[in-house]
Amino acid sequence: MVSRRFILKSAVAGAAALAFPLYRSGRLEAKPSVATFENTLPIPSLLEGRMENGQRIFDLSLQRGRHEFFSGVETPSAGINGDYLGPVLRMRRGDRVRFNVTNNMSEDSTLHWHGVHLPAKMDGGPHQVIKPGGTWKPEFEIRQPASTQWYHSHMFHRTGVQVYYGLAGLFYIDDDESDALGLPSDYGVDDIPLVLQDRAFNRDGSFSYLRSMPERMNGMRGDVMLVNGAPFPTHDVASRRMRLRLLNGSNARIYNLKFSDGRAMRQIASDGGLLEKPVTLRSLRLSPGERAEVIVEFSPGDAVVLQHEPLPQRRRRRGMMMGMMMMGGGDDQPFEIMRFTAKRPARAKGDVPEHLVKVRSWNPAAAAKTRKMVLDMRMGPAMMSGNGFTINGKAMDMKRIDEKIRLGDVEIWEIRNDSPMPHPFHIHDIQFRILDRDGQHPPLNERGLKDTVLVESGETVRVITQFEDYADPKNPYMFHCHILEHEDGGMMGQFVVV
Ligand SMILES: [Cu+2]
Repeated sequence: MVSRRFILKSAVAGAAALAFPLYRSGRLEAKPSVATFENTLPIPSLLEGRMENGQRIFDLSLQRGRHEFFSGVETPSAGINGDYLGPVLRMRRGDRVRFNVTNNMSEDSTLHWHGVHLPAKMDGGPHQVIKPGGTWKPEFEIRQPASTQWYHSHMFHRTGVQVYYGLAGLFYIDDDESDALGLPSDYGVDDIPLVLQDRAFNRDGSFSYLRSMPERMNGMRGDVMLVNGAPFPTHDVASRRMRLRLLNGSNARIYNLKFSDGRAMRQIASDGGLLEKPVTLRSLRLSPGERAEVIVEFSPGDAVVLQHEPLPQRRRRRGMMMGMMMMGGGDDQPFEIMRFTAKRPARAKGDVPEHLVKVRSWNPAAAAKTRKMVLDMRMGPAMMSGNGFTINGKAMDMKRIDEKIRLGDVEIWEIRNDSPMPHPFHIHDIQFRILDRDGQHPPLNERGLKDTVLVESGETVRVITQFEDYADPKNPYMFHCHILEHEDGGMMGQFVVV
C-alpha cells in the first residue's frame, strides 16, 4: 500500500509524469494523498455458496470495519463478510438460491439484489429492513440469462451513506449459452471485476460524506478513485485477452472510460447480460448502477491507463440559483483511474465470436400502456428537508404506491428529465430494452438488456419491458434515480405487480 503523506506536493510530484490525476483540483490538500498506481488491484473473493436440499446457500454478514485504504491510516468502513465491499457471489441460471443475511451492525440496513428478477418480498428494498442482530433469509430462483448483477444496501434515507462506507458487492449469473461461447471466464485471471468508486477522505483518513449543499444537489463525489477498494491501482494482466466486468458502484459520478492510448474495447454485455454481438468502442459511458463487460487485448510490455474523459454535458437553463448550485459539480475534469501492465501475459486462445446471443425484445405494438415518469429537482426548503428530488412531482413516500401494473403486461416507460442534471433511472425486478432517446435509436452498446439508463437533462428516453412471474399487491418494487443522494432525497417511487 502507499505510504502516509499529508502534503499535496508529493502527490503532484508522484503523478507529474502520469498526465492528470483526479486530485489535480487540489481538494486533497492536507489530506492523506496517494501516489498513483502503487497499489495492486485487489480481486474480491469468490463465493459460490454451499448446496443444501437442492438450494445454493450464501451466508452474508453486514458489518462495520476499519479498512486501510492508505498505508498506516485506518478508515472506519463497512462491508459484507469483510471490512469494505463484499465477495463476488456466483450462481447459475435455474439455481434455487437462499441468502442468510445477518446484520452485525448497530443500525438498520437492507440488502438489495440489483438487476435480479425476483419476488418483491425478496428484493431487499426499503421495506425489507434487517434490524441489528437480525437475519433476513430471502430465497428465489434465478430466472434470467448470464450477467453481472450487484447487491447493495437500499436502506430508506441511508442508502447513500451505507453504500459509501462499503455495503456493496457483485452478483454473477452463469448459464450454458454463455459458457458455450468460449469467452474469457477464468475468475481473477482473464475475467476480472472492476468496481469503480470515487471517495472523499478527511485529513484523519475517515470518509467525508455530504458536508455541503452542492454535494446534496449533485450527489456525493470524491477525489480518490477506488477500484475494488484500492486507490488508483495497477493490475498486471495474466492474459493477452482480458474480460473486464465494470460496475459503476459510485454514488453519483458518471464515467466516460477510455484508455490512455486510445485502444479499443469490445463491449460484450450490458446490465442484463450479453449483447447480440460485440460493439467496438473507444470510450464507454457508465453511470451509477450500470455494468458493462468489455474485452480488451494487451501486448507484452504494455502499460496503459484507464481514465475518465469528460463528455460535453447537456444542461437545461433553469435560473441563476440552480446554475450556481451546479457549479463545480460537473464531470468536466479528466482524471486517471487505474493502470494495466502486461509483463508476461499468456497467449489468448480462440477469439470472441461475432454473434453472441439472441437478446430478448418486445414489440411496442404489444404494450398495454405507456407510463410517464418526469424527473425533477426543487430548490429551497424542499431541498433542505431532504425531499427536493421528485418523480412526477412527488417525493418518495413509503406508504404510497405510485403505480399498479398488471402481471404479464408489456409496458413502455417514457422517462423525461426536466432537471438541470442527468439522472440514471433504475427499475427493480425487470430488465428492459431502450426504444429510443429523444426519438433516436440508442447507440449500439445500449441495445441489450438494461435495468439502469442515464437520462440527460432535457432528454426523453423510452424503454420497454414485461412484468412477469411474480404478483404481490402488498409488497412494492422501487424505481428511482441511482444517484444515491437523489434517491435518498426523494427521487424514488413504488410499484406493485398484481
Ligand atoms: Cu438523480
